Amino acid sequence: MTNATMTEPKSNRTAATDTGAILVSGAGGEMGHALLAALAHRFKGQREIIGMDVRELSQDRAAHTSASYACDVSDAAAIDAIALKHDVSEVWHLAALLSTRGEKNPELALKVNVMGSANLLKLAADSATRRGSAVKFLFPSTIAVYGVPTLALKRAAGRVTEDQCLEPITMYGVNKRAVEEMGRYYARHYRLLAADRAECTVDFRSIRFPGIISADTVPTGGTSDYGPEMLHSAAQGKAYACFVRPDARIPFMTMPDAVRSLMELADAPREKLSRLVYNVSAFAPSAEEIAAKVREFFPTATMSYAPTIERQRIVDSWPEDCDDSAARRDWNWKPQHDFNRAFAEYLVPKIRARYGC
Ligand code: AKB
Repeated sequence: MTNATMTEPKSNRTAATDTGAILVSGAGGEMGHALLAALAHRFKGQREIIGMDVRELSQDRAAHTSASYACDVSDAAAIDAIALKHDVSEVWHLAALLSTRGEKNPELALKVNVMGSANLLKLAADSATRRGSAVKFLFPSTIAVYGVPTLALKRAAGRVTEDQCLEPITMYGVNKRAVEEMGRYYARHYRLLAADRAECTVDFRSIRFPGIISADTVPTGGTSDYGPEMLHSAAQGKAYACFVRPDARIPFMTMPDAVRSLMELADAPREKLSRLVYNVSAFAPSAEEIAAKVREFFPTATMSYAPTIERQRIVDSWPEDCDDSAARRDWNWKPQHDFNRAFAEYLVPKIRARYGC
């Protein structure tokens, strides 16, 4: 049920800039942690920032918001109640069950990932109608929407474009792909036949993220988790058994780059965007290359391999890397961290400070 905590007064609004409320679902999750801080840094005091999560937000996260709600995104009535209280002009929909967790409970994944997204897209569409202007909808999609049938084809495919290999093998990948299409529907077709109201629609913008590595948080329920787990375990002096083979290769990026990419896509002028959904890429190491990099900084780390059939199969179905030339061309996307800089300049210094090692 909803549990609102107003911690700050409503912002001042001016006609010149968008001062509508920013709604962030999944605000208690890994990306929510970094994104709330970035949004607060930029907008606090000027726009309402509304945090939403299935669990009540911790105090430090709630401090970045002007209101927070403990609310299940698949509960349409609860979402409607929140919509009525705020003049929402942007939705950042992060809430989702990730790939490994989704395979353990596919029906729950479908409910949260698809019905939850449907509820928030409808909220955005209703809010756009009320405001008489488009509502931005930022949606983190994933490399899990891709499905490469064999390892030989994965190697042959190399860097996949947004339109290749779209046959996901996980419920999570299927769900994210479905929401990309639902976003396209709301952006391009929803009720447009009835009236000339093209400017009052959902301005859907999505990025297909690779595995994300943060120095501040450790993910749960994903299949790219072996990357961050190796590093965080080594820093804490814990032995780690990697659940994929040494040669498993998928793309990764740092959390600061991931958050910056979403913010840059949100800021890009609509007319520059030739697509609704973009790949972004930064580096694409194999598991053993990650292990070697971790050992460069933590030479006594104990790492071994104990691949599980289920998770290996998922990683094998994801591409080795993604072609992000559309993002680079349309909104000047460029990662700040390549593989070496990610570890040397961001991950290792912050993790050493965090664990005192
Ligand atoms: C997962 O492993 O499920 C996610 C993803 C790649 O989208 N991190």
